[in-house]
Amino acid sequence: MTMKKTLLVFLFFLLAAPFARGEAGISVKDPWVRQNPPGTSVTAAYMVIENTGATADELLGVSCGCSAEASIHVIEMGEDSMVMKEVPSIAVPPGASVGLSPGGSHLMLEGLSGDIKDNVVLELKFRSGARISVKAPVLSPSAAQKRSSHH
Ligand SMILES: [Cu+2]
Repeated sequence: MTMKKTLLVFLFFLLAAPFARGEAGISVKDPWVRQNPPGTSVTAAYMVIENTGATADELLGVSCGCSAEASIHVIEMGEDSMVMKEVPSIAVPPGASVGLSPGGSHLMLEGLSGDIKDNVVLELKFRSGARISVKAPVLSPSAAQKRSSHH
């Protein structure tokens, strides 16, 4: 890394720092995680990401202490069925709410360390520098269905 690049990166973090204290307009609502079927190690998390700020932001990554891997997935039309695809980010335009919900974009949790229950904590990382930690309840299939049918 050149000196100039190092300086730029440093400046970026300097500028991004205020947002890390929660001054960005990003908030997360209604997070939940689907309970993994017994013996499986994969599940998905859903939520609504709201940007009440005046600048565009972007979800860049997610992590969970509950799983070895966590990634951002979208659903796309494949050859003859809908398929999941990993994407590097999800845009959250100013004034917009982006919903991650069953049948659509979601956060994929792979390599679960056992069956999840009660709550899991998800760490979301945004381009603005905002880091948001959310406690997401783990919902059983029937509870999840009830939840989804509300929308
Ligand atoms: Cu997925």
